[in-house]
Order: sequence, then C-alpha cells, then structure tokens
Amino acid sequence: MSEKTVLVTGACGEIGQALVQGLAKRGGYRIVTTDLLPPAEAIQPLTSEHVQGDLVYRVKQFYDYDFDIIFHLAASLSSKAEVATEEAHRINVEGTMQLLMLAAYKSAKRGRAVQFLFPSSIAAYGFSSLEEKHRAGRVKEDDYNTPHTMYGCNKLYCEKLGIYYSRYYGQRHLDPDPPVMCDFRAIRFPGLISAYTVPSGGTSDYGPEMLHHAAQGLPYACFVREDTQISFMAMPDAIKAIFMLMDAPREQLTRQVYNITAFSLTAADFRKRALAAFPSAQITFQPNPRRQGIVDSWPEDVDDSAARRDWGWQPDYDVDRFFEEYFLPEIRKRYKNVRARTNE
Ligand code: AKB
Repeated sequence: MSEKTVLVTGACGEIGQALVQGLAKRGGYRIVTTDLLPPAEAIQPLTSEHVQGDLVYRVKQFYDYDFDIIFHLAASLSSKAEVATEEAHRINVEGTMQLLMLAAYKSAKRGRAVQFLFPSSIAAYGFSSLEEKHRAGRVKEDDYNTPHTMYGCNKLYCEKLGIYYSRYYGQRHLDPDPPVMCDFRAIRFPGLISAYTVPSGGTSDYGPEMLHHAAQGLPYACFVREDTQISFMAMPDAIKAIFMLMDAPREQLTRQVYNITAFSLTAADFRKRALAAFPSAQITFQPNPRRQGIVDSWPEDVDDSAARRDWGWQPDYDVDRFFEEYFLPEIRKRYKNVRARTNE
C-alpha cells in the first residue's frame, strides 16, 4: 500500500500530539504538521516536515503538497475565544475556510477526494436556560444548534462550510460532469482528558485540570459549580474515533457531522474520583460566572447513536475503565517524582 500524505494543523495541541503519535503507530503516512509553535518534543521525530506559523498566512505554501487527508485541529478554544473574539474568528473560521478551499481545489484537480477531518465540539449546542439543559438530556446532532459562544458559533459555521465545500461548492454539483469534491467529516467532541498533556484555553478544562492538580498534590479551585455536568472522553478514544470515521466507507455515512460520547460526569463526581485516588487532594469550588455560563449552555450528554450505527462507534473507556485502566496508572507514572517530593 502506498504512503498517504497527511496534514495535521494544530499539531502541538492536545489532540494534535496524540493524533500524530497515533498516525505514526498505524504507519503508512507521511506526516506534515503545522502549528504556531515549533514541533513539540513528542511529535518532532514523527513528522516529516513541520511548518511553524499562522495557518491563515501559510495556506498558500500547502498548495505545493498533494495531501490525501487533512486533519484540521488548529483552533482557539472556548474560554480564550470569548476574550479575543476577533482573533478567534480569524483562527477558527478563516483558517478552516482557507484549508477547505485547498481541499476542494486539489480534489477537483486530481479527480480524487481529499479527506477533511474536522473536530467540532459540544460547544455547537446552546440552551436558553439550565432548566432547558436538564430537560434536553442527551441531545441529537440537529437539536439545539444555538451556540452561546464565539467558539461554538465558529464550530457550527465551519461544519456548514465543510458541507458546502464537499457538496455544493460553486453549485458545480449541478454541472453535467461535476468535479470531484472534498470528503468532509466532522466529530462533535465532548471534553477530552489526556494523561500526558494539560489543556489550555477551553472551558471543559476544569475536569482534566482538577485531576492533574490532584495527582501532583497541588490545590485546585474549580471554576464551575459542583453540579455542572457535561460529557467527557479519554484522549485515546478521541483518536480512535477520528480513525474510525476516517476509515468508514463514504456510502455508509448518513451524515457528515457526528456526536460521540463516553461518559458524563458532574464536577462533584470528578472531585470524588480525585479524592478516592489522591486522598489529600485539596479541591474547592470557586465558580467564575462567565465560564460557568459557557458550560451551562452545553449539553449534559449527547446522543451518539448515529455514529454507533453508521461506523460502529463505541468508546473503549467508560468512566470506571477511564480512571482505573487509563488515567490513574498513567498519571501515577508521570507524576511519580513530583508525588515523592510531596510525600503522598
Ligand atoms: C473547550 O472547552 O473549549 C473544548 C471543547 C469542549 O470543545 N474542550
């Protein structure tokens, strides 16, 4: 089988690093990466080339490549995007649009669809009140598409842009001999938790931050209320989902944007789990009204039956396996020296 050339944007971010490692493990890929930062240590030996800089101004350079798959992960996440809205729009929307145009152009030129994998988010949803959120429970993809945040608006719009470029671009689908369009596929991710990296700029960050602080013996003031509930997933499951959707035959897909979930927890549940593993953890709750408002607008859980039906989605880690078989063993190894110093 010939090697596929892939582009991973936002490669130094949490999903980016895990995805590059996953691609290298699978084998058969020439991995080109790009990020604002120089290549992270974990991915440096795995990339064939790293382009450092602002994607919006770098896209032209990528027209020289013949990518089979584009994983467009670069984004300004929800909390950061709320304080720098214009910048977020530029990164989240302009960057995506530029890359979709590249994918559309290359697909038509070579007569073979470039795959475009896009991580969307539960931020694409929005509820008018907490009562509505509780009443809604597990939401389906087409319900409550009324985001409250810049990031959520950007993600929802980019889903639509992806569908446009892959189906209707220039209304060329109506031509007698329509060009090959790109193959856009998106996953709406819940909060993701990695044992190896710590998120920044997001609002689901309180879950992983609390666990990483507890594991290092550091105090943590959680920025949302105890009863705050959204869905989460282990990073290895997120990478597994990207590969599953990427591998799924196109004719099997009944949609282009899919929900997935693994488990749904309250912030109080996180604290309970953290204390069970690290009994001297100091976790308090000091809600920040703006960040609270963001998570209150996100669903408690999502209905991922379409992904289960169309491409066989199933997480490896439910909540117990997440803690017992992934997070705690890995985190104990990672912070062994820190914990030895704090004596726990
Ligand atoms: C964020 O908190 O902004 C992200 C997300 C849920 O998309 N982690």
